[in-house]
Amino acid sequence: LILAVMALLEIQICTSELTRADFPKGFVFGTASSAFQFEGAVKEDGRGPSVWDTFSHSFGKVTDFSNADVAVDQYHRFEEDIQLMKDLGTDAYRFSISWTRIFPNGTGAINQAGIDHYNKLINALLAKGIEPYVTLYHWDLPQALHDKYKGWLSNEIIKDFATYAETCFEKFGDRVKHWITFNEPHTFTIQGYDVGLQAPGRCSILLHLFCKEGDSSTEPYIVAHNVLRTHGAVADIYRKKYKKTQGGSLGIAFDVIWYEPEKNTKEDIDAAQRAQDFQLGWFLDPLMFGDYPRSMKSRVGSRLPNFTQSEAALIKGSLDFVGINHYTTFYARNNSTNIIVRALHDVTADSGTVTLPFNGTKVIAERANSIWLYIVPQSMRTLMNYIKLKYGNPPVFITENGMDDPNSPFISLKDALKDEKRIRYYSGYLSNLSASIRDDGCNVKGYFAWSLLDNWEWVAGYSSRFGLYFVDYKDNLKRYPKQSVQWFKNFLKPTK
Ligand code: PSG
Repeated sequence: LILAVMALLEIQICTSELTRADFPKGFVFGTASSAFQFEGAVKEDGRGPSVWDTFSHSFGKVTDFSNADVAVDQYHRFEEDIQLMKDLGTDAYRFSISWTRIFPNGTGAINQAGIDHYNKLINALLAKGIEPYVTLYHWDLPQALHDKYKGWLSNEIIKDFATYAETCFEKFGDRVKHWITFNEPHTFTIQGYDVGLQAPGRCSILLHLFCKEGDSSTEPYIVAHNVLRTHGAVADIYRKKYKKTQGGSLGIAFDVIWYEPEKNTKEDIDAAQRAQDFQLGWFLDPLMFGDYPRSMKSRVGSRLPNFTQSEAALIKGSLDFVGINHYTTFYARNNSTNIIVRALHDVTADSGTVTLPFNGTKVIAERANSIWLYIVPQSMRTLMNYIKLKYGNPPVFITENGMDDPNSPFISLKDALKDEKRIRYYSGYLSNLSASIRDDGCNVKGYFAWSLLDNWEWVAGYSSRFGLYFVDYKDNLKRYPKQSVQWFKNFLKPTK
């Protein structure tokens, strides 16, 4: 009898616990990272400076006064880190190539040492059966190109980026089959050129209080426009010269906050849609439909650049898959006052929305460490259905999803490894992702957790820990599995 009860219990546990068997056959699971947040070795083997080197070394930009000169030293420790991926049981690794390791000045002669490094990394991954998913641009614009022609503000960048991208296809495309041209164009456009909180730190909001240079009412639209034109040009090159022989595919990783209408009124429902138009639609509408969302065109007017017919033709249909970085959910409401518009003169003002993680005094959900990261797992399912419906069910990869804990000097290593909250986060978001595929027919192909290791979290520096593995910044950057590693191992273990 006892045995029978135990067997029953076991069945129950097995069926209630989420595993990779709840996802389609061939669904890809991996972890994600980026060059500047992981590599360190910023001056090694001929690497040139990026705008993030400059920005992080400017006093007062990074909240813990750190920089990423060493980061988590993946440049030297990639073999050890690949073993961690293997232990986890992942199928793939998403990392980014640092443009200035390949072209230290952004253009000109190829730096062979940079090519050699990524060849070693890619080969080491493949030797362990882990598929590389490569981001070409995770925000580390060559400083030389910013100095020369203001980077993304100039259309000169199209040819320089295309040369860099083509070099990567040529050198690595025999082994890399998934390319992400851009990570979060919306984030780097807004943070870098509207609010100025990230590199290159340009803005005009609040009468230039925070930034010496910039124009928040025009520059974000120019930057986004040039990013889209660049993607179109690169996709054209890939399809004409590489796709047939290499057989790979191209995508972009979009940052998407899900927006819930604050109240169930027409104003707020429309505002939530507008907020989404000014976030995902800004980029994905031109890529899928050939033009910016109608709400943007009417509100931004002549400050929104136009695509020529031939540009629109190159951009439309140029994605093979849609990458989605999804972490959090905010409320959206209609902005019925003029104060924001007058003080900001920026993209938020144009959108006529207020997006916040609370309404009045009530927060939307439990929070992680980052002030923007509220845990609303069911939005994963809602968002997948939104993309299915609005964009015709394209292939989607979740290119990032995860949560952070604070880097607290007061808790012991042992306690820092007990990350039950992260386990709850992942099981919640993954259950909803599974349901969106199985029950709703959403066309999702893979999932990448952010992140493999704790790492340098941009303006939060080392104060935010997103890793499945803990990095001991006080003891030679040693890596330790958090409890979520054990959870992922169980989740990922092969099923018969
Ligand atoms: C992602 C999502 C939001 C803000 C910033 C990011 N959001 O929903 O408000 S940045 C993104 C990035 C990666 C970061 C990671 C965690 O691609 O480099 O480390 O997410 O912030």
